[in-house]
Amino acid sequence: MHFSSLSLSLTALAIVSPCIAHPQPVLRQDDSQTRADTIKSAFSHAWDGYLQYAFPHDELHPVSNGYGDSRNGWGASAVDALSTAVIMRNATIVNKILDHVATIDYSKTDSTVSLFETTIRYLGGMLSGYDLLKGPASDLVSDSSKVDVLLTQSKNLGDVLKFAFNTPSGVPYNNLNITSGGNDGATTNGLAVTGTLALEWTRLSDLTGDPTYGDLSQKAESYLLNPQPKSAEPFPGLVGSNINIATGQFADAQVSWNGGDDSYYEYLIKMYVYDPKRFGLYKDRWVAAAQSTMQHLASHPSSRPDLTFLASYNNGTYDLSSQHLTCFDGGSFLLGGTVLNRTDFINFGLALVNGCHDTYNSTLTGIGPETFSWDTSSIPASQQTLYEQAGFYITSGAYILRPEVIESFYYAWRVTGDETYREWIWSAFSAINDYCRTGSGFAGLTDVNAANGGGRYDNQESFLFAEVMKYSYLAFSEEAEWQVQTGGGNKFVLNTEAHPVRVST
Ligand code: DMJ
Repeated sequence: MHFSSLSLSLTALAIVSPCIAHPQPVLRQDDSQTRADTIKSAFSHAWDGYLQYAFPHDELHPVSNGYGDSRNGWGASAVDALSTAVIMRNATIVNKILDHVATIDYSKTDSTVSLFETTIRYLGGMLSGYDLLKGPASDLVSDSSKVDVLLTQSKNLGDVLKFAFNTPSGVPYNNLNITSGGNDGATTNGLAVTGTLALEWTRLSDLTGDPTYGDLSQKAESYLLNPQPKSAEPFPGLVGSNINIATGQFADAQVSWNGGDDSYYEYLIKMYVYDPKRFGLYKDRWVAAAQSTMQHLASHPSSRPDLTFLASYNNGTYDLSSQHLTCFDGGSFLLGGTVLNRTDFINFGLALVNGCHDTYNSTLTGIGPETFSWDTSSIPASQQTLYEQAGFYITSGAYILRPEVIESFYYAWRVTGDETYREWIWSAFSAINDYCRTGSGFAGLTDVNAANGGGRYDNQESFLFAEVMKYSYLAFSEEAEWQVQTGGGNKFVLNTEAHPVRVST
C-alpha cells in the first residue's frame, strides 16, 4: 500500500531532533583492547572453520560444515577476508590468502559471473590488499613478490571481465558468461550494479598505468551522472533504477536508497574522496541527491515521529518501507557531511543512524530485520504493539550477516567521537556473536524477533569477514591510516565491501 506524496510531505514536516545520542563516558583503553581482542577471536573462529571445511571454495556452510561456490568458486571468503586480516595484523592468515590468490584462474568458472559482485569482493579485495601491504602494513609479508601478485591478478581479472562493457552504449551487462564472452541477454542494467564499479576499476588503472579500466567504468557512469530522459530524475540528483544497455537511457524513474540503487549514491561521494580533482561532478551529484533525499524521502512513522527512515518514490507515490541494506545511508551522509563540512548532512546522517539503531534495539535478538515498514495501512495485528513502540513492523525477519547498520554506527563514531555509537557497535556485534555463532563460524537467522533468532541459515556470506568483522574491529582498534578521518584527511576510502583503497595521490 502506498501513501500519496501529500501525506508523506505532511509527515515529513514533523521536525526530527538531530540530538539523538546520549553521550557516554569515554571507554577505558583496556576495555577497548578487550573488545578488539574479542572481535579478532571471532574473526579467527570463522576463518578456522572456513579453512577446515570450505577452503578454497567460496563460503562455509556453518551448520552442516559443508561449503558453497556462489561466487564462481575462486575462494570468495579468502579474498574478502584479506583486508580485514591485514588490519587485524594476522600475518599467518594474510600469507595463506596471498598463496591462494596466486593460484586463482579467473578465466575459468562454470557459473555466471556477476560483474558487480566480482568487482566489489574480488577486485576490491585484491586491490585493497595491495594498497595496504605496499603501504602501512608492508611489514606483514616478507616476500614482496607475493604482494605484487595481487596487482597482477587484479589486472588478469579486469582483462577477463572488460568485455562486459562492449555494448552500443558502454553500459555493461552484469551477468556474464566468461567462457563464451556472452551475457544473459538483459536489455537493462541496474543503477547500483552499473554505478558501483568506478572506484575499483579506476584504482586498477591508476595502479597499472593503463587507463582502459577506469575509462570503461567512467563511461558507463556518465549516463548515470547525466540522466536521460529528464523525467528519470524526478528530484534533483535522485534517478531511476534501470538503464537501457543499448542506449544508456533510463528505463524508469523509481527512486530509492534501497538495494538495487544503494551503492550508486555511496560511490558518488566516495569517488570524490578518492580524487576530488577528477570526480567533482560525482560530488555535485551526491550533494543534489542528499539534499533531495532530506527534502523528499525523509519519513517519520506516525507512532514514532522522532524517528527518520527513507521512503522510496515512484511517479507520485511513496512506499513507506525500507531495508537493512538501506542502512548504509547514515554512513554516506556522515562521510559526505564531514568531507564537505556540512553540519546539515551530518545531523541528517545521525538521524538515519538512530532510525536503524531502533530496528536493532527493538527486536528480541538485538539484531535488525532484512526488511521493515511503517505503512499504517497494512500493519499485521500481531505486530501492532511493535509498531506502536518501535515505529516499524517487520516484513522479513531474516538476518544474513549483513553489515550496514554497524557500518553506519562506525561512521557516526568516527565523525562525532561520541562513545554512544561505539556502545551500539558493541551491542550489535555481541548479539551477532551470541545468536549467529556456530561450532565452525557464523550463520544467518530466520527471525530476528524470535527469542532464539528462529532457525539458522546454513550459509556464511563472505561479507561477514570483509565487513561485519572489519567495521566492528575498527571501532575498538588503534588510530591508523585506513581509519575514516574527520574533514578531508582520508588516506583510504572503503569500497562498498569495506575494502580500504588508498586515495589517489
Ligand atoms: C555487500 O556485498 C556490500 O555491502 C554491498 O554493497 C551490499 N550487499 C552486501 C552486504 O549486505
